[in-house]
Order: sequence, then C-alpha cells, then structure tokens
Amino acid sequence: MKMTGAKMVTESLKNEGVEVVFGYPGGAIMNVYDEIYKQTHFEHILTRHEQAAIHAAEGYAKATGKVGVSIVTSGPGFTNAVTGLADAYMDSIPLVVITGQVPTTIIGTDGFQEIDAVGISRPCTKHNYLVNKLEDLPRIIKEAFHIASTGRPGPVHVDIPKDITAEVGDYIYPKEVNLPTYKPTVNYNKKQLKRAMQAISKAKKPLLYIGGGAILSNCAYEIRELAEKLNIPAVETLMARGVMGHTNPLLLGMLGMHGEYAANMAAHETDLLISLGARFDDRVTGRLDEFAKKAKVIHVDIDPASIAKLVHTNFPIVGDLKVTVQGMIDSIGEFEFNDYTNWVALLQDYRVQHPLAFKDSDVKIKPQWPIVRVGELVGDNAIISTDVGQHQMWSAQFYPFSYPRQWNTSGGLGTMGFGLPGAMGVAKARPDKVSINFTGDGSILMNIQELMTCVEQKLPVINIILNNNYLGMVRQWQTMFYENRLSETDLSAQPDFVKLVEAFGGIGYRVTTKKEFDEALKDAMEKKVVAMIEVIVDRNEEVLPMVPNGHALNEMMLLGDNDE
Ligand SMILES: Cc1ncc(C[n+]2csc(CCOP(=O)(O)OP(=O)(O)O)c2C)c(N)n1
Repeated sequence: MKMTGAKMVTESLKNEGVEVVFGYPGGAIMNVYDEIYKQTHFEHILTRHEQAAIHAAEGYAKATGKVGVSIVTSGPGFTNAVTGLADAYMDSIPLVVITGQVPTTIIGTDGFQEIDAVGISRPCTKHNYLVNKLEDLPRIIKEAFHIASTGRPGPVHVDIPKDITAEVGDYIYPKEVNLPTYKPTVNYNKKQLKRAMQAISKAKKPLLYIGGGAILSNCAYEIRELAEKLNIPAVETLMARGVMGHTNPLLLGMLGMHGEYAANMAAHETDLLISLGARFDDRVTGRLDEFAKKAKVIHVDIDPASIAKLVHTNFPIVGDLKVTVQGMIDSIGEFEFNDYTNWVALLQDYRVQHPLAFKDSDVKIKPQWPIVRVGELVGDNAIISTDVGQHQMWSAQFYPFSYPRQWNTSGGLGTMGFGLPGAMGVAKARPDKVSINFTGDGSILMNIQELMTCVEQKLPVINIILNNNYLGMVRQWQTMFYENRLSETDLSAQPDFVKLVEAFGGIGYRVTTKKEFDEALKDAMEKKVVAMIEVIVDRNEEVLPMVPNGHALNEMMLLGDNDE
C-alpha cells in the first residue's frame, strides 16, 4: 500500500499495539502530527514539556511492562527530551522515542531547529537511528520496538527528517526483525547454572541481592519462590522495591547508602552474594573494595557487559532472569543444601536491634510520617512515584511495597522533575490505582507545568510535597560534610503551592497537623482530580542510616549517632 512516511509512522505504532503516545509537536514533526490527528488507534497526550513526555512514557512503561512511546520535534524539542532519554537509559526502561529532524537537504547547514540528534542521543540510548530513506522507515520502527523491549531493555531513538515523512512510498510492515548482530542470550548455560547452584548448596551465609532487572524481567514471584524454598535472606536495591513484598520475613530491606542496618550488614557478612539483575551501583556498594568482601559472587544478568564490570564474579550466568531463576528452582532437587536457619536468625536479630525508624513527633510533622501514613491508609492501592532527594529515600525506606511495578522512581540518573510526569504516566496506565507522587519543594518546581496536562487529561495524580524549605538532600550533605555551610540550598522563597495548583485547575491543601493530612488525603482521593498536599515538615530531618561517601557498608551512621 502506498502512503506517506508520516502515515507509516502512525501505522507502525498501530501495528505495535501502541495505546498511548506522550508528545509535543513542532515544525519538523508536523507531518506526523497531521496523521496523528486523522488516526483513531492510539491516544496522544500533549504534555507541556518534552522532558515530561519522556518521563510520562517511562512511568507508563514501568507500570505496565509495555514499551513507552514519545514523539517530539527537532532542535529544542529533542534537546529537552535528552534528560528523559538519559534517565530511561540509566534505569533500562523500554521506550521508543521518535523525533522530527530538518529535511535531509538542510542537514549539516545549521538550519533552523537543527541539532545533531543522533550524535547527542548515542551515549544515552540503547540504540538510535537516523532514517535516511523512506523505504527503511517501517523496518527501523519494527527494530526499535524489538531492541527497546528485549535483552536489557532501554530507550531507542528514531530521528526522521521532515522530507521523509512527506515522501510517498510502499508500506510493508515487516513481520520479524532480522538483526544478526543483536541476539540477546535468553537461555542460561546449564553448566554455569549447575556450578552456581552447587555454590549455593555449600554456602553458609548466602544472600540474594535483587536489582531492578527483577522487575524488568517480571520474575518477582519466581525470586520469592527461590528464596522461600531455600530459606535464603534477600536485600533489594532502590530499583527492586516490591520484589519480595514488605511482609516477607526473608526480606531485610533496601541496601546501600541509605539502606537498612540488617541489609547492609548482610552484604558485609555474606559468604555468597547471589546478584539477580543488579548492577553494583556505587550508591549500593559503598567503598567497592570493601563490598561483600567475604563473599564469592554469583552474578545473573541478561547483559553480559554488566557481569564482572565492577566486582570479581566467581559464577557468571548470562540469561533472562525469569528463565534463569525458574531454572534454579527446577534444579533444587539435584542438590543438598545447607541449613541457613542460624544465618537468617542472626539477620532478623539485626533488624530487631536496629530497625528502620525515625523519631516521631506530635509538634512538627516528621517527613517520614506522611509516607508511613499513606502506606497505612492506601497501601497496596497506591502506586508510588517520587522525585529526587530526601523524600525519595524516605519513600524507598518506609513505604510498604507489596508487589512489583508499585514503585516508580528515577534511580540511576536521579532526575529532579521526574515525579509529576512519571506519576502522570502511571495514572494513565493504571486508572484502577491511586497514583501518588512524593516530592520535594525543590523537585516539584522542575516540571510543575504538567499539572496542566493532568487537569486536561483528568489524571488524578496526588502530589504530596514534603516541604522542608530546603534542597534537603544537598542540605544534609552540607550539614554533615561541609561544616554546615548551607550554600544555595535554602528554599525559603516559595510560591503559594495551594494557589498554584488551583491556578492550573486542580486542588490544593496546606497541612500542618496529622489530622489535616488524613482529611486532605481522603478528600483528594474522593475528588479524583490532580491534587497537591503541601505538608509543612520538620526542616532539619536527616535520612538515616547513611553510609558516608567512600566508606564501607558496615560503617553506617545510624539514627541516634548525631544526638548529643
Ligand atoms: C535535575 C537535578 N538537579 C540537581 C540535582 C541534585 N540534587 C539531588 S537531591 C537535590 C535536592 C532536592 O530537594 P527537594 O526536591 O526539595 O527534596 P528534599 O531533598 O528536600 O526531599 C538536588 C538539588 C538532581 N538530582 N537533579
């Protein structure tokens, strides 16, 4: 069938089963937008900033497991989107991002709104394409979806010059991709798996170290089964929250810079670290040469480049995590495992001795309290997004996550401004859940314009601002490591957040007591419109435990360490 390149784009998205696209138009992508106007297969959500279009697609992808899609224009449209691309790349989120480019005849002339988009996106995408010929377009889109969603997922960028979207040609959407150099290893090597299982059976203090790959590969329930069948304790990275479920007695909590005492001590003392889809990020390991020093390491990852990149690996396994963990479960009968009861009991005792806690107060609301409270009142009904800062770490620590895809945060890049658009993507993907965004007074202003998108699209995101009048996380470092020189972190100058959200057409609440918080949350959930609950919290609270930069995980500062 003959059609324009622009129509090929919308037809291909239809063929991929795309339901929602987040985007923002402009000159170079107008032919595609003209086709978007005419088609009825997918919904287009007009965000108010291109960065937000990418974060919303990320939120959508994380909540559903599907590929998120964004379309933006060339030049400034693309450069605005770059932070989102980098964010998705760091967290291995499957996205296809289509951008307009100036016509092929103008490329290289410093034309209006021209930028070397593929040059810029190369280091922050899994793969990228500049479409040079119309006949390549359907194949490239097919490949983009395939690459984004297979192997280690990630964002794929497709840059299309304007003349190509105007040109007419034959459209045949390929049924399959043929990429001889791209063949992710799904099935593990049986010998490698056997060796790893042997090592587990002989270990005295094995520990499951669960990363975001567990969510991406949809294998939380297999991991729970493995842990429970063998009685092996588990720690989760920031990205893996929800994998084990907070009530599971084998879960020791999050590990890393702001990890729980028991989780960090478990990593310090284990003799066999079983890494499942985790990448040994420096925020997790602390001082690398001291990390899990007593342990042999099993590392399961779909990405061979991740294995042994940062730590010595004794037992590497390349493969899809779900397939591999299932293989581990299936082979349990072939081995005789040690009894890990004493090891589990020791770690549970650590949890009792040094629980994750904060000193609650009835005079000032402590910032951790609203997080715990939402957990009590909304619990499993909420999907939690965050921005970046102290509120993010407290959310990761204190929210009772029960299931995978209940947690949406910017882990690898740590992007302030992620929360509201991310939560918007979640609200679109999961209308059956309450989409809550815990944010800071700094972060919320970085993509505040998305309140307008939420109002227009009737996406009832509840933003809970833990307002400490500071760039709190930076302030914490200044207090601890820069002799309290609070350089440019005081945010006393603030908008009236209640009026601000009202100006966009949402509802706002300023809350100074626990009772007011409960009432505001209940009201916001009933009204089902975009809301902002500004909670005035204790300004000086710190995120603890904390492993200071350059220290080992067992050198945590704990609650009470700073007391006089
Ligand atoms: C785009 C961006 N700029 C700067 C930073 C560095 N940074 C990390 S946390 C933080 C403070 C966040 O303040 P706020 O949103 O008020 O949250 P709080 O820490 O007070 O909870 C800053 C500036 C970042 N992560 N992202």
